[in-house]
Amino acid sequence: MTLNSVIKWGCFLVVSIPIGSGLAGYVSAQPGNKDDDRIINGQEVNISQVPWQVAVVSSSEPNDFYAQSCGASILSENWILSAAHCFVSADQPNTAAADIEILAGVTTLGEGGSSRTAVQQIIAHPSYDPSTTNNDIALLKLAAPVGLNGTSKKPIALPFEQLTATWPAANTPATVSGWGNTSTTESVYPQALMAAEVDVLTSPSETQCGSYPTGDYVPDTMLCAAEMTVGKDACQGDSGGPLAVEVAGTWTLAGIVSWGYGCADPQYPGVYTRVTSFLDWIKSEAPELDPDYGDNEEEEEEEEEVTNGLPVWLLYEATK
Ligand code: 4AZ
Repeated sequence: MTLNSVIKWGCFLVVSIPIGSGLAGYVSAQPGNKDDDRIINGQEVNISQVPWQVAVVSSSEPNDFYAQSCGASILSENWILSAAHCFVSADQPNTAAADIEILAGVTTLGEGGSSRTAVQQIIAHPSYDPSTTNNDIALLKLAAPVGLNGTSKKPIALPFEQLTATWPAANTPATVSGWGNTSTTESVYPQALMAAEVDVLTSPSETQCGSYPTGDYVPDTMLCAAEMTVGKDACQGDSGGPLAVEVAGTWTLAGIVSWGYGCADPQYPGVYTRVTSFLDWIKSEAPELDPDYGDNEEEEEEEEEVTNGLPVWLLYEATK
């Protein structure tokens, strides 16, 4: 057992049971797997390489390694985006804002010395369905600013500039990161942050994701991504974390780790929440994230004050 490859005992929060877990395909040993493989077949990264990544931790557990339950992404100093299934389940009370905290700017969990940010409100999508994992998205409003620093704590862009009907296209490379399970067969949670390069497999119009039964994969709200050659994938504990795509130099949030049958099973790719489908909801809950926020439309459209058919300023100039 190495420092960054420790078995994590238990998990405090609503533990996500991805639909289909326990079905065929869950335990699928990848032939080339080595003991030191990361995420699933990813690599250790420094938080400065994915500075939008944060950990969702339990307020009641002081050790960050044991406290970590999910990933999430920084959208702004006050807003974090994660998965609804991290906080809502069919058979347990919803997680309260006071039960969780955010850990930003950290690469290695459990080293001590980190500082946490409290959460004021958990806003799970009202249409999140625990039985299908559809609409698996939640905003976390922070109780205090996360303290952006330009290196290890930086927001990721939302895809406001992208065409939702075509972006991201099939074969777009993407990076998934997190502190989730590194083994397809047992529970081996890393202390160090891991990342893997995967490919978006389905354009928004593609209805089939791997061998998932029709209906389980919902193309309007979900995105399918995987790396089939060596079998790179997100896994349990990565949930809520980012699937990031670089668009002309800007890292953009394409997906949120949501579910899958097992991990790195070539038949069953990772399924992510399709972020482009939730931009209006995000804007309605967190208006300051809207790129147009602050534009005073009223002011722009305001007619000049007119007296006797002449603008007031002209009258003033003329009578000076
Ligand atoms: C989970 O349990 C989970 N392989 C997340 C992602 C994937 C599988 C399971 C994708 O939260």
